[in-house]
Amino acid sequence: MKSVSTLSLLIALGATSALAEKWDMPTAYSASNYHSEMAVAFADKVRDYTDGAVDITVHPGGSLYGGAEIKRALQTGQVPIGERFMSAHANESPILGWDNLPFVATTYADNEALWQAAKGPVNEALAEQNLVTLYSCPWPGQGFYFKKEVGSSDDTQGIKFRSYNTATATFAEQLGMIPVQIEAAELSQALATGVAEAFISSGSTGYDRKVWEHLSHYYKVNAWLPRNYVMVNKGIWDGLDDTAKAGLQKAADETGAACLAKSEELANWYFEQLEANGMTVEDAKGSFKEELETIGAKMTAEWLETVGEDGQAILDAFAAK
Ligand code: PCA
Repeated sequence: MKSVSTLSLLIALGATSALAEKWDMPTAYSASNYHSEMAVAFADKVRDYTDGAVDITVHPGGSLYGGAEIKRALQTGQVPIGERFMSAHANESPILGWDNLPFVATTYADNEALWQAAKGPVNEALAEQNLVTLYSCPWPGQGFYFKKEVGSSDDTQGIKFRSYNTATATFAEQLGMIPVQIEAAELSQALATGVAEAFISSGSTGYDRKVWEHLSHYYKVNAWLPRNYVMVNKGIWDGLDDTAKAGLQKAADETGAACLAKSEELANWYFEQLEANGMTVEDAKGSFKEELETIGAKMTAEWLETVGEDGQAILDAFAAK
């Protein structure tokens, strides 16, 4: 006979509130960003679908753990659940850079198809690190922010460039820039103090950080659509009963789909806001675009070499879709 956990017994007895699991959920981005709003919507759904047995409180903006600490806090069980920008950890686990391959998947549909191809091996790698992915959600396409017009790498030499992972640091170096890794939560300050004077990101983060206060040009390269992942500590996940797991998964499936749609819906709106605040927003042009494509192809080849068979299998499965 299947054993009935104390928790489900108490749920059956209507005693859930006394026994609700209280989960703190650190996330790294502004409370008003759609990723954070979706995390709150997810928490509401989880309360609903688990009849209050799992009660999640979202702590956005790096207020509980800074972005760079969230993965470790989750792996070690300091917090049961959290959200992290995963390609930031591709230096430890190169497969996590699947969503950072320049110009491989530049539309939402392609990004989703690439995720479907990558999901299996990526989730396996994360399980080995004591993590279970509940949902993931893309940022809009990535482009470059500068404080001047840029037509080629002649214009980017020596610029201090805020990167968010090793791939973006490599990109910067190839363009003669000097990378410095900074979390989005610290970006406004880095631009204000001159620690950074350019960066790569979506219109979303430029909008959240009001970067028009410091920078003037955005080049819509649309190089890739990187993802955030909402994850649970695997030990804690394994300890949940089936009802709680099913409730969390249903909430996650719905939120993941809603978040992807929201990202797509907002992508151009962010550009409009940058323009409304005085920035020039345009496609990367001429030789700059060509240089980016050449660097991008090199980066994808290097990723394939580092990841090996699993990487090739992901790209093959993506190509077959
Ligand atoms: N915003 C995040 C990650 C990707 C994005 O669009 C950032 O810049 O940190």
